[in-house]
Amino acid sequence: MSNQHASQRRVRIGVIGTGGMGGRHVRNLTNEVAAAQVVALSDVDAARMQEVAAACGAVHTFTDAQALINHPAVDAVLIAAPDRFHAALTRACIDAGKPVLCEKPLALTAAEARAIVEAEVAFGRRLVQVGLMREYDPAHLRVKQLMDSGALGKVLAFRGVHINGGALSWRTVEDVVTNSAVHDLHSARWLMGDEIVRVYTTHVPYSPERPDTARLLLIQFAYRNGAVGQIECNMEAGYGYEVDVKLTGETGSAETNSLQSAVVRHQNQRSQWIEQDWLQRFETAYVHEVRAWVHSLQTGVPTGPSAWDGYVSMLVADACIASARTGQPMDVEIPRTAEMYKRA
Ligand code: ISE
Repeated sequence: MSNQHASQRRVRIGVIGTGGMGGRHVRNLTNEVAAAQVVALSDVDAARMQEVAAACGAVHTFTDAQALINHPAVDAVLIAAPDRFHAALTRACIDAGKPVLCEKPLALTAAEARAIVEAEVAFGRRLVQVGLMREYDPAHLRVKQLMDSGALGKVLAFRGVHINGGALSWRTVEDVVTNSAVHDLHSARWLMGDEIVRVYTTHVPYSPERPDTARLLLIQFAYRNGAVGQIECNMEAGYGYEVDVKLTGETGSAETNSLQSAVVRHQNQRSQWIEQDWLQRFETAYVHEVRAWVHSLQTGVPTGPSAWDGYVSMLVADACIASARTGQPMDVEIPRTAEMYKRA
């Protein structure tokens, strides 16, 4: 196919998992990304999948994800299946030589994520992007720009606050770290441009009888270059959803303000609407994420969080879990970044 034709043809995408997150990705790819076409879906819930297929016009539907990955009409795969399937499905995409956007976490353990990095390195070029979508949130990007401009001077501290609205009760420490805090751990690395080398995790369980659960989790950490950080992950705030970061430097600080809504003054009250969940709070980021991914597929220039980022965030996540279990601080051994993952 000539380059001209290649650039004109829409990228044909197969989406695995058509629940809340998968459904949103399908909608965004269909309505917001002219260069993409969702041609195939896979889900064990056939009724839900058919509903989504009817809405987006996907012509191939499978209850077996491997069949979608292998299908010749699928150029690239988006994985939005439950977390425990991410590693094996991503690996299957690499084996099939197909680019993949995998929702976070890339895997449930660092060892699983490492195997993906090794498979991709053996393949010889980047195929994997990980859905650590805060890199596409305009508020986070403004903080990143300030950080990179040098305006903050030497940065001394990172602070992340991650408030979940509730109805997620009784999540275990492992689940909170790998499913929720993994976003914050990635932000802490990406925004600071530095690696976390030591962590200490404490948590408040839902009840004393279930010490393995975390209603609120606090991670304190140290960076390689001497800065410090803290992440507070509240799993059941009971009022709405918020994510914010703050960087404190020697000559200034920068922080996001998660609330986009208007400030209302009415009847002696000042109020502001708070988003309900991540689909609302990161609505724009999710659109920008799939747009950037499809653009990278067209240009052949990989972008966004890589398998390496997915792997290193899991190395830190493993240490956070070990720290919560033992009550001790844990060191994180960060390996040297493989050449193909170095960011410009
Ligand atoms: C969910 O899976 C997400 O990815 C959200 O961004 C996060 O805020 C939430 O805690 C997770 O459960």
